[in-house]
Amino acid sequence: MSNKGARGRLPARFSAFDLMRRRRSWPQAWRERDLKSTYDVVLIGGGLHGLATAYYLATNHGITDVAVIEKSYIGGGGSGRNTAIVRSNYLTPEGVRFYDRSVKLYEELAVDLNFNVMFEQRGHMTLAHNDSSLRTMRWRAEVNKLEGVDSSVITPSEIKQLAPYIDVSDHSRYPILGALWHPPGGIIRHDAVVWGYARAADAAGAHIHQNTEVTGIDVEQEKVTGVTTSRGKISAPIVVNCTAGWSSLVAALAGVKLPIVTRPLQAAVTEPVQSFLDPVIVSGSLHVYVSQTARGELVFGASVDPFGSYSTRGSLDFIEGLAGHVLELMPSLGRMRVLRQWAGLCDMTPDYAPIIGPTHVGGFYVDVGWGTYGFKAGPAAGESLAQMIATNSIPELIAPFGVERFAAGTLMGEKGAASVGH
Ligand code: PYC
Repeated sequence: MSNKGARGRLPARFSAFDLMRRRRSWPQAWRERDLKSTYDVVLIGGGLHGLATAYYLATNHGITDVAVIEKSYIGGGGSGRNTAIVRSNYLTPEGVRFYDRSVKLYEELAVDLNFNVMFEQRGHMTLAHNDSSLRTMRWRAEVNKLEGVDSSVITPSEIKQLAPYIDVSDHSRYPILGALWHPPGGIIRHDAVVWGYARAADAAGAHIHQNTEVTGIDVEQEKVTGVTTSRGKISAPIVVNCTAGWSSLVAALAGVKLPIVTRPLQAAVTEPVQSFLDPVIVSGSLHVYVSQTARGELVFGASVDPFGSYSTRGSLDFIEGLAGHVLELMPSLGRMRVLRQWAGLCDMTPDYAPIIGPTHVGGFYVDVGWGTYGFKAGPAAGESLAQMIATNSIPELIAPFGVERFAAGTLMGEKGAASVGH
């Protein structure tokens, strides 16, 4: 039997050797470029935020003389260490508007980037186990509705219909009283998002420099003049700190002090099983969230660890606690095996909202403090930063997130919507 495909050009099956041979002729999705000594814009951090900013600078504003500087490989930091949840059911109107813009951009992203980012809007459900969390869910639902975002409080029997494996009986240890139901929420393939933005930013002219560490930020007379990297100096009138995990240390290189503490957030993934869980399930009181990937694995996460650290290793204590809480929600998962666990680094601000905008150093901007919500924010943050750089003015969408709010005492108060209890 012939192994020619229907169109006669491609073999119908590929062997591993065949794929390796072909790989040599595949064009690189993003290229290795020489490090120039000058760029119009330097973005520090080759994660989702840096790459999205490079993409929107080029496509929305025609600014292409841009370098994305990444100390490791692209997407190897927070962008590769999250649980890929997308939602906009926040508590403050400013937060809801901002994250809703991100959801809208995510909805169009596969077409925009011509890259399958596997966004699955399967719904996002936050369970309430006591009166005070039910009250917060009602509050969030009302704010969401006022902002045009689809959210409502549902009953235990509605929960059971949407997620039959959840124990909604009244004899469980933490009985479920209701939930905030947010149909546009869901999960996305985080690597694909990073790769899609990187490929598109590269094609539009941005230079992506991996394995290049920023070791200094050059400032003269309170104005940024460039950066020093492990591969040489770059002069640039605009430098943006788009890092996660090390954002306060990077900002300190420019003499900018940020109110951020860095804490690990641990997560784990199980063996794959047949699909049984459609929505993303979150329990703030039990400090756990769970979703099932298209491959069938369950992805679990917790709240941030109660100590500052730069470690990205998982711990036994975490996995024991997590497993116990997952079983309280879904007792039938008792025989599933955990395959691996990891931690991501979360830069926490006092009000659980990010810091985006200018600093007291002219030309030095920050897009940091993304706590446990950075991945879902990437597209809207990149779009807004690009607009800010191109127009030299602060877009309305990010105006509430400036660093000056800490001195002014106008904090955001987003803690009640930060995924799980902190
Ligand atoms: O804010 O949805 C969230 C989230 C999920 C995991 C960590 N944070």
